[in-house]
Amino acid sequence: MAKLIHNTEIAAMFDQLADLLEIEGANRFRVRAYRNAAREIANLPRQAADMAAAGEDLAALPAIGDDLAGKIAEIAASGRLKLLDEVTRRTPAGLSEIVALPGIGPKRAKILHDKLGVKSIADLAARIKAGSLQGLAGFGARTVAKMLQEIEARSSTARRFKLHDAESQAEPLCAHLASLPGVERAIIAGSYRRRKETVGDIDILVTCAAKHAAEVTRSFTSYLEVERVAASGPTRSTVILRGGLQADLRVVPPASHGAALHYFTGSKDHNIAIRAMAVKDGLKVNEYGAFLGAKQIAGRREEDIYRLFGMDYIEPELRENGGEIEAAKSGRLPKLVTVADIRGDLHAHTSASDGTLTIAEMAEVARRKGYDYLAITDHSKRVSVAHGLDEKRLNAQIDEIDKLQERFGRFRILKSCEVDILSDGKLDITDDTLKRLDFVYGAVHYNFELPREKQTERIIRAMDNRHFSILAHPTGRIINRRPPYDIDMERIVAAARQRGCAIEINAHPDRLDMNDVHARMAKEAGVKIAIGTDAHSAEGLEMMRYGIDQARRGWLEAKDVINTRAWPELRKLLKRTP
Ligand code: DGT
Ligand code: CA
Ligand code: CA
Repeated sequence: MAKLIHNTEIAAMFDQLADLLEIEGANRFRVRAYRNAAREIANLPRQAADMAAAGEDLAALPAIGDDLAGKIAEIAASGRLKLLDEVTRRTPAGLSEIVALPGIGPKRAKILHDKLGVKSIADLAARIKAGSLQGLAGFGARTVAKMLQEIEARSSTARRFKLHDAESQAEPLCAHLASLPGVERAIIAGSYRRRKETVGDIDILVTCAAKHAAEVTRSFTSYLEVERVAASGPTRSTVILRGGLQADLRVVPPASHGAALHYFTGSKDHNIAIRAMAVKDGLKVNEYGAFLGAKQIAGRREEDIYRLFGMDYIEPELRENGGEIEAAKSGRLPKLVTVADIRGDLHAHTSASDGTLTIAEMAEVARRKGYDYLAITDHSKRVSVAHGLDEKRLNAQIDEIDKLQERFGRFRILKSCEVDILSDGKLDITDDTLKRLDFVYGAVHYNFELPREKQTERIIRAMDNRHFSILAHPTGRIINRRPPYDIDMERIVAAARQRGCAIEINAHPDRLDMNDVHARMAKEAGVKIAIGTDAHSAEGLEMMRYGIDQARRGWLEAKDVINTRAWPELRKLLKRTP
């Protein structure tokens, strides 16, 4: 089964090629052509690989000529680019990693290599600590400090994969195993099933009779996407997939299915707590089953493990040993929110700022999804790179939505704006325009480095504006790329509660911000939560389920999430505390 190459992957390959060519001192027009192509591909509303497969002429795209169209087709068909492989081979080892560090770029990478002979990221970190970069042109103290911070952040997160990225490899692999003869079920367990925002590896559990195990294992280790087989035995194997994601396979007989699924779903802390409870009852629970002495008394079905201890079934998202066991014993588990509860999306961009579709196009996609409403939340003017709206353009957009609304009948286009929170806590749009909106999203997009106290005050000041409704992606983190900015979440939550503001769980798989811990904190404080996709395209609107995953990990029920309500009720909920 060939894997569809995503536009972001094609763009990344072209960007990398441009970087490496630049280090080599290649013609700058050639370098720029690859960079332009990367940007063009990254912003395409459709998958270039699909277009190539459908025989469409990619050379008709603005930044793409015949040569580049050929290269895109090559990547789409094979997942590789011969030229990139060649250039990578002749680039000094380690340099290609260094150049990919944010803020370094080809010019600085070349200096590091030529002047200091830096060979790897680890080497670079050591040189920075030893002070070898002091006085090197182009490497000010601030730049160097940032580089070190980035390297250290990476080494602690580099081995984890975003859930969304893992999914695109894990699901086809799991479906492949499920289709094999004799296989009863194939399920991805581990942190993946608990829907953690990042996974260290994926853990696949295959249930089949023992006689089929060898064939399942062989099929797993020879799967198309496998780069390397790390271990292979009769019931457990480990492979490394292309791109570095590790997949563990366990093959179990039907009689142990439930116990193994429970064990490999984890978390480890949850398992340990269950096992300790079993020991108190004189039982033993492990991945093979639940046992009284040598006799297996449960383990075929996962629910039975919980039932054995008089507990309600615990959803995987709650299995972090965060009080779920006590709640399950006393019948106090939350009834977790689901995708089906969601009535509309509260966070979406259009081509007026940095989105790809018009208001009408986005609204049409949302309506076809069965939603009752979609909020249009383009950026405000401070975010000039995203072509943010000033008062004049926002007022025109409000008028345009009022007109469009007539065409959409019962489906409602909500008038909103993702207004920038300025450094001093003022909002980027004046009140007489804000008051025309159905509600106002506030967001921080710059000055991330303010100290905790100041950053917290800045956001609370913004909430003081009586038009402020929802705080967007409250910590600004971009998973594996940008750490959260420093804020006192407890104070923010308390301030939101006092003022009747809501806080967002941003469903974008790179953000998932609030995280599970903050979402639960907000719920417990009685703060309303909005789940928005931050969609910049039709595809973006499909990311809602990741926001739901995060909400579930935060113990949220439908009643805790404001966009599970129809518009009349939502409108009331958005009213602030007077
Ligand atoms: P990850 O891969 O780091 O995102 O997190 P998990 O939870 O998927 O962890 P992983 O892949 O190391 O192991 C899968 C599951 O196996 C884990 O969630 C619980 C179970 N497990 C692993 N090691 C232990 C252990 O030492 N004791 C117990 N009770 N369970 C374990
Ligand atoms: Ca795992
Ligand atoms: Ca594992």
